[in-house]
Amino acid sequence: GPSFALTEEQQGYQELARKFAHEEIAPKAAYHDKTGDYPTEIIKKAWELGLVNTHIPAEFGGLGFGVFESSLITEELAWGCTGIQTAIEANGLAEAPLIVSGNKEQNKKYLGRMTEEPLMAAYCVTEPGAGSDVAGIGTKAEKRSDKWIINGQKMWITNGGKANWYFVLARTDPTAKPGSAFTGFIVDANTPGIIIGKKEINLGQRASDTRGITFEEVVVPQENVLGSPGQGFKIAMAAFDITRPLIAAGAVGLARRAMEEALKYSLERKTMGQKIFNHQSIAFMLADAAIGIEAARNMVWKAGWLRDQNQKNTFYASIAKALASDVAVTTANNAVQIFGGNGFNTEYPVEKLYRDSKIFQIYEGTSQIQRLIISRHLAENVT
Ligand code: CO8
Ligand code: FAD
Repeated sequence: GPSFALTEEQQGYQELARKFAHEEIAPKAAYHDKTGDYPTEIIKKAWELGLVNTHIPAEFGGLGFGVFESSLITEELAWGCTGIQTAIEANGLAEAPLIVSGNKEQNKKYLGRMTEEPLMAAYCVTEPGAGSDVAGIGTKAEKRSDKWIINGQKMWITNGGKANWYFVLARTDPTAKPGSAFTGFIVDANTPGIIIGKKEINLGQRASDTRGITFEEVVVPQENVLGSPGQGFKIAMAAFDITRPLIAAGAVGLARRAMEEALKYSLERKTMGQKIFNHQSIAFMLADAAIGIEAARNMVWKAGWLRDQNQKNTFYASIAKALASDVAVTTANNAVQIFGGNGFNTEYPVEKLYRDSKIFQIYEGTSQIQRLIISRHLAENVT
């Protein structure tokens, strides 16, 4: 049955990731935020320690961690910087469709290479005209003899300019319903016809590389079709069952960092002859942060644990993602408040946390989309 006790191995990885976040990520987070330089060296070191691509199965050279174990690592890396953690996590997202549907040859080739060198990968679903409405994407793939030809435009692709290969979702049947109209492809990034856009300048998580990508007559061999033609939408969705709990774990890590920074500050800063912590309105913001973080982490663990037991977890993954994102935004906002004027200034750590937090309510399904999934589940399960 469920247990909140971590095994020695789980504790070991959690501590390794925590140490790495303290020593290697946090000290360089402000630099990468300011410059937008991609954190290649940090990712390389994390990869060497086994903190990247954690869920690649052992038979393809990986550690074969479940979502639960991966969430322990993600929370710690996110504590250091969610821009850097997002770059790392985007590998996990690109790999998830292969983990749910790749055949042995595909996984050996594309997951295997991720364990041999510190490569990046990307998940290409969103387009300029369709994000929440995945069924509305316009990228098309057409079969010509034994090859597929992809044409279309993707947008907001994390690791877009750094990836060695992409997961690409394209429409392959113009009239079928979503569940059978799309196909998922593995596309080598050096295939002719792939045009990579400029690095987008975003509100936060500026270490991460986000770009538009255009596909013009991109030729993909039949052997790079994931599952069978028509299964792509479901494969893309099934990947989120793995990754939404991990996005939520990232949000928990950010919230924890914001709470810790604000707590420290509140025990040092004095007003009206008191540490500001002694003003109850400040202490209660910190108490609310702890309530949110503990509750959100428990939802992450539950959603991850269910997936690791091969149980349907979509409802819980969405609850974890929606809750943790809201906790991250509220906690970072309150941390800025607790720092007062200093909170608004780049010499202090919390303005970055505030900027970084917002994306959690947008990517991997907005907070509205999570609530759509949760409410549909309720309606479908009326007794
Ligand atoms: N598993 C398997 N199958 C599924 C799942 C699932 N979880 N969910 C739905 N399906 C199936 C359905 O059963 C249905 O099958 P059938 O046709 O046989 O009945 C079919 O798929 C269609 O499902 P729906 O009817 O529910 O389809 P809708 O068109 O109504 O759309 C959603 C559903 C939920 C609105 C969907 O479009 C959605 O999830 N939208 C949000 C998109 C999203 O999350 N995008 C994220 C892009 S990636 C990203 O942002 C990366 C961020 C940065 C990465 C770095 C990491 C930190
Ligand atoms: P829209 O879908 O246009 O939504 C606009 C607003 O309407 C939102 O508030 C939304 O919640 C609301 N809305 C839409 N539909 C409904 C509905 N049915 N009910 C209620 N409200 C609704 N995508 C990838 O494929 N790969 C990536 O690696 C990736 N990385 C990203 C990184 C960043 C930094 C960003 C900003 C985005 C990234 N995305 C990625 C895309 C991201 O997943 C989408 O931006 C997101 O899903 C929302 O889609 P949209 O931007 O088209 O907004």
